Amino acid sequence: MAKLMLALDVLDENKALKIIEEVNDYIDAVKIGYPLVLACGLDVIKKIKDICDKEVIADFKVADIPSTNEKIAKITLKYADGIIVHGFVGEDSVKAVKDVAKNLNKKVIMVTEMSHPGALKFIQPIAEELAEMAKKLEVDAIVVPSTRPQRLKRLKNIANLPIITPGVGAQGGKIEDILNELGEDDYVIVGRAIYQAEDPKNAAKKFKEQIKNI
Ligand code: NUP
Repeated sequence: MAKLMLALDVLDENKALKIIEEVNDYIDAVKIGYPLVLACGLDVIKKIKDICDKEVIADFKVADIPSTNEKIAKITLKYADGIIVHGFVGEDSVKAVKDVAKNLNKKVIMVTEMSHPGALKFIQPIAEELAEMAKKLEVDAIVVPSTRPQRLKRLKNIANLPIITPGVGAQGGKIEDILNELGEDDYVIVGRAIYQAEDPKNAAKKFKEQIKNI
């Protein structure tokens, strides 16, 4: 069975922690990003973990020169269990993060193709090369779009790595369209369709049940 990762892009700490409490039974991991961390600070990761004791991934899409990437990774991975990086900045930039993560026994997840329409112009044309690079660098997982199931399949086949896939729910992706491609090491990311639902607990339960039907 694949896993469910909650994208917790709310801007208020109390709201974030309340949602975690509500959906805790149905999620396997939490992804936080700039919205929550810029609003509340990195400490929020510790508070989330105190409530749910689940893996927290920092979606910072790190994309700088190696020495700056290294600094970002060192601070982030004091708190988070993994960090998302961009690959288009080059192997050396990703490697800098990988070295930090390896020392701390944490995960590095690399973006290949993004899920939004704008990704078609610049990212999609290089996504297959990025998937090859992810394989070569032996990152822990890649980000692939559930808004484009055929691309998800193609990139997963090239990288032969676990995937984490955003786009289900608010961006129009459907779990049933990607179910065949998902394995037990893969994560489906759902954000707004859970945290903006009238009943986040029930929404998370429904996604979890759909994933279970693999
Ligand atoms: O290609 C990507 N698309 C995407 O939506 C890469 C991402 N990391 N994300 C993130 O996944 C996005 O920033 C958000 O945190 C989450 C999707 O949230 P939602 O569309 O389910 O609300």
